[in-house]
Amino acid sequence: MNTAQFTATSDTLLQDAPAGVIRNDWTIEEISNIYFSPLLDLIYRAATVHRMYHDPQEVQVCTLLSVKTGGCPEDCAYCPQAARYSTNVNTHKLLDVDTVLQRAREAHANGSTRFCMGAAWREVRNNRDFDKVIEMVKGVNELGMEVCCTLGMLTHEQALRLKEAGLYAYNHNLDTSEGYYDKIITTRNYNDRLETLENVRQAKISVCSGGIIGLGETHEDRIGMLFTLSNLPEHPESVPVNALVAVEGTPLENQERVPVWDMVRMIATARILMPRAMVRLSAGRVSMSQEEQALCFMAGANSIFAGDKLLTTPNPEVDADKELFQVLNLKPRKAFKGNNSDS
Ligand code: SAM
Ligand code: DTB
Ligand code: SF4
Repeated sequence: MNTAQFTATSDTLLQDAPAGVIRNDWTIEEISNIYFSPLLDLIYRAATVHRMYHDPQEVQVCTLLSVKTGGCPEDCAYCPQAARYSTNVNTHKLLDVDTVLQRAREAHANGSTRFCMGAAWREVRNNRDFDKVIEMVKGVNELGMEVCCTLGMLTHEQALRLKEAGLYAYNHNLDTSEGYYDKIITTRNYNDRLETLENVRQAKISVCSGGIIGLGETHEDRIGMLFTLSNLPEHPESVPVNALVAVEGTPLENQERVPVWDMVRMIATARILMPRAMVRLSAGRVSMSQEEQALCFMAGANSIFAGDKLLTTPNPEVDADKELFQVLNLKPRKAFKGNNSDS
């Protein structure tokens, strides 16, 4: 991966370049020109692309549930669920199918159309726990929700089994650039991540892949991650942009909160590079004001996680989000409206 030095071109306006073209051959230089363009020009351009492919009033509301929490063998430096760090997470083994389906029903009743189940696993194993997850996927699908999982690495066969059970999307983040990856995670490599994404794609499951900012990476690393995502043979259907939630006990506990401007630049650049994708304003909303979140929506974000908890960390209260939607005249997007050919 080329994460060579480059100069900020913040005096270059984007107006003249064609907008909204679906491309898989972006160069680092093009991406950095977009990322570093004058902020208001960048937002304007992203908002224009957003309107070419999406209804700007519509925001997808997703719910997350940690179905297996903590005790993970991996060493992701940001993650409170890694067994090797001493954090305050309440660990539990895989939840019962009925408990999960009850939570999915509640989320549905609250207007959520996508239900995402997360497990603190390095990879899926072909055991009883996987059989239980398959039952969860079937059950949530039958509720009429888009069902999503994030379970770590997957083989081709496991992806096919999930697809058969009705899995709609699979989340597997690249998290950062290839160059910065081993500063954050040493127990697996970038290629492992890309292979799982390929297995998901081949099984015709919708791909959800993005990353985190605020890990101590440079702007070049962020651009490098967007370079990899936007040059995949097909763009992910969803791109989550997370701001690090610095959790006590993790190696990144003292990282400073990322400036909102960085979130806006990241979201806007992702929107311009991958016009059809749902760009998800993911972790970090709990410390953002309504105005800051509005800027992110303006810059092309059109999906959020709702519910007062992400996997283990806090998220805005349901009532606060209801108010946000009212103030900004946003409406929740219906399920199965995507461009996934199987939807
Ligand atoms: N174990 C699986 C994996 O790593 O793919 C699935 C669960 S993992 C918790 C899902 C994603 O959550 C990670 O890839 C990372 O992007 C995000 N995440 C975890 N901890 C975070 C934190 N403290 N702040 C922001 N995002 C975080
Ligand atoms: C994603 O990109 N963000 C979500 C979801 N995909 C699985 C997870 C955020 C987790 C934040 C830390 C926590 O709550 O444990
Ligand atoms: Fe485990 Fe996923 Fe957390 Fe990494 S991000 S420690 S793989 S749960």
